[in-house]
Amino acid sequence: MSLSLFSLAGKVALVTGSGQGIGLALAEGLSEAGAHVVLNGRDRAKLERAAEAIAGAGRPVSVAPFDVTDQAAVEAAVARIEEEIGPIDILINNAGMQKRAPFTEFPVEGWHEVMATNLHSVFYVTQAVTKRMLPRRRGKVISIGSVMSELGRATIIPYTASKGAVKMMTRGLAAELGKHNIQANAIGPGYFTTEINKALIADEAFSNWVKTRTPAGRWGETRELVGAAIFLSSAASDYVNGHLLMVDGGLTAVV
Ligand code: GCO
Repeated sequence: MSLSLFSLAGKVALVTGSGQGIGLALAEGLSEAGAHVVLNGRDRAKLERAAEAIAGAGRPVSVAPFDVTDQAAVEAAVARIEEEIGPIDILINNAGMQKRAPFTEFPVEGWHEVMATNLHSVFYVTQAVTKRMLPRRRGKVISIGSVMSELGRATIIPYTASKGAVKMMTRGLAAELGKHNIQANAIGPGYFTTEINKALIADEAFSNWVKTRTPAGRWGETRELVGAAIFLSSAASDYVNGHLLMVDGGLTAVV
């Protein structure tokens, strides 16, 4: 039955930045597909609240509070997860942030903070996880890119640079890990109703621009990213590698 290709039964999935927003939506979706999800963020209480809904549905869930920008903390946390829960089969690098300012006024601290959260974390967590996947000869790495992995927009140059790098890291990971049966892919969200976009949604002119620029004519809802995440986390994508799957209502397909 081809639907079984999408089952994540028996798999352990670590989703970074999954205490809220897109990360939590993806974790809930992978859980509904059968995975034992491990929620990550810096706030244990927030993670435990997020885990309640999944646990309440009788599905396995764990929390792993650690700072994805701290390489030592990442290494220790991944080792502990594999020791206490089991081998990580699926990694979703979702942790990310947004800062907006004109380039010539952009604070250098903001550059470093965006790069640390959106890009360096992908290096730290992916390296800690894939070096353990290698001998097992199986694994799925899904990184959250963006339509900004391919397009530029004024006032978000650090974010855009980080998401372009996530796309190219994904291609490099495919080149190096594909022979070990580890597939590395990325998801490129378009404009979604998330916390980082609250100010944009509240800006009527910007929101109308999103609706006219996007063929779907609307903002995306976080649950609409779940199907792509399940696909790229499952056997259904065993021959998909190095791909950036846009979930953007068609935005990057049109002018
Ligand atoms: C912005 C937004 C975008 C989108 C999203 C695209 O300021 O233009 O934050 O970056 O939210 O990240 O994938």
